[in-house]
Amino acid sequence: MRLFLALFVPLRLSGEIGQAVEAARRQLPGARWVARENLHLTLHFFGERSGDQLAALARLLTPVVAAVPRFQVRIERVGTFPERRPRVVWLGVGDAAEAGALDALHARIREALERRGEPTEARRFHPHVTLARCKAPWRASDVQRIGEALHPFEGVSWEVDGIDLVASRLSRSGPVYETMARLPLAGERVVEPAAPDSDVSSPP
Ligand code: 3AM
Repeated sequence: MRLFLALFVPLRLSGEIGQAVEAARRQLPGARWVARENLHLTLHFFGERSGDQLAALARLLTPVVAAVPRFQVRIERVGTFPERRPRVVWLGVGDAAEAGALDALHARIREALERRGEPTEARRFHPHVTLARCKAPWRASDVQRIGEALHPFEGVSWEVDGIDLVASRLSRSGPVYETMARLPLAGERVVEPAAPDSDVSSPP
């Protein structure tokens, strides 16, 4: 199975993104749009792996991810890849603090994979949620139109409480994703219950 590590956009928000991109859909000829339930940010792509390898990766990464505190992420900026002959339109991560928390999560995962001898990308991490892809590059005017169509979109934010190890199968109607393992981030800090107060009338 083809495996990757993803941060999915929660369904309640992917609908909001779907509405925002509805106008843009008409502007980009020849684009394949990502289904709302598939909108995600890729943290690492593993490629073809066996069931045993999946289990080993889940064992390796579960404690790594569990040590990372939950954080807020915001998806808002519109961009295209690659710069010269754009074929992918995406939403990027919002402000520096949020991008920093995501970078830290990515760095922890990357270190753990490298210690295990897993190949990792030499390129800098460029977190993004792909909205659409096209086989032939778009013209600059197409890119400008989509930027304008998506301009009113103010972004969505949510608290990241886990990431998914996902298997991707290609079907005729596009990729089908299945979460094979859920990797939760660190939970809320447990607050010790206050000792029972015998004198309720005492001042705070
Ligand atoms: O989230 P995005 O669209 O950036 O492009 C694929 C997608 O990323 C990427 O893995 C995600 C889920 O399919 N992907 C597919 N093949 C890849 C490869 N050979 C790849 N990333 C790196 N190398």
